[in-house]
Amino acid sequence: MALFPSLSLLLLSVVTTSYSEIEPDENLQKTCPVITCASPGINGLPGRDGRDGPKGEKGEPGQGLRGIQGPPGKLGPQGNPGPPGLPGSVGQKGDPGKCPERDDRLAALEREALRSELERVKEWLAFGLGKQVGKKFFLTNRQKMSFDKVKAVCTHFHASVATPMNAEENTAILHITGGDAFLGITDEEKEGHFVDLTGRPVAYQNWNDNEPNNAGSGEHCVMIRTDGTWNDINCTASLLAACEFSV
Ligand code: MMA
Ligand code: CA
Repeated sequence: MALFPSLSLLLLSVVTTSYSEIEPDENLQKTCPVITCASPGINGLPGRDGRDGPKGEKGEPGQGLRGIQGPPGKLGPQGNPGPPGLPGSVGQKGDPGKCPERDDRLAALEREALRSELERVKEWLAFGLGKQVGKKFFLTNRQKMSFDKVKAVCTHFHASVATPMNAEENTAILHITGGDAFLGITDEEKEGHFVDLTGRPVAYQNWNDNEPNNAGSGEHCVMIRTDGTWNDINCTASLLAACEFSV
C-alpha cells in the first residue's frame, strides 16, 4: 500500500522532468533502476500546449487575382523652396520729379533762346523783304487783290493792313511796295470821315493834291501812290497787299 503513493510520485516526477529541461545523465541512472524494477504504470494525461515557436520565414507571394487599386494616400509633406526666379523686365520710365526752381530756370533759358532766335529771323526778313519801324514790321506778298482780300490775308497772319501813323511808317510802306498798295484806312461808315481798321480817326494823313475826291461817289478805300501820297479809291480795285506786324 505504501508503495503506490511513492510510485505515483516517481511517475509524476518522470513525466514532469520529460517536459522540463533535460536532466543530467547521473539523475537518469538514479531513477532508471526504480522504473525497470516496477510494473508499468498507466499512461499519464497529455501535457499542456507548448509555447509558440519562433516566427517562420516570409512565404511566397500568393497566386490570387490582383485587387482593385486602393484610394490615394495622404498628402506628402511640403517640399523645399525652389531656386529664385529670373529677373523681371525693366519697368517704364517714371515721371520726372517736381523741381519748380529748375523748371523756372529752364523756362527762362528757353524764353531767352526763343526771343533771340525770333529776333534773328526778323532781321533776315527785314533784310530781304520787309521793313521795321519802331514796333511795326511791314511786309507784302507782292500780290494784287481787293481790299476785303487784303484784310483776310493780313488777319490770317495775325497782322493788320499796313496803316502809316507817321511819315516814317509811310516811307517804310512805300519802300516795301513801291506804291499802288491798299492802306488800312476807310470812310465806309461815314463819307469823308477816314478811320483806321480799329475805328479810330486817322491823325496822320498824306493826301495827294485834290484828294480824297470820292470819284464816282464810290471811293471808300485808300491807296498809297508811287510818290507816297494817298488817293481814295474803290475798295474793289486790285492793289498790292501790305500788312503790318507788331514786334
Ligand atoms: C484819278 C483821280 C482819283 C481817282 C482815280 C480813280 C487816276 O486818278 O480822279 O481821285 O481815285 O482816278 O481811278
Ligand atoms: Ca480819289
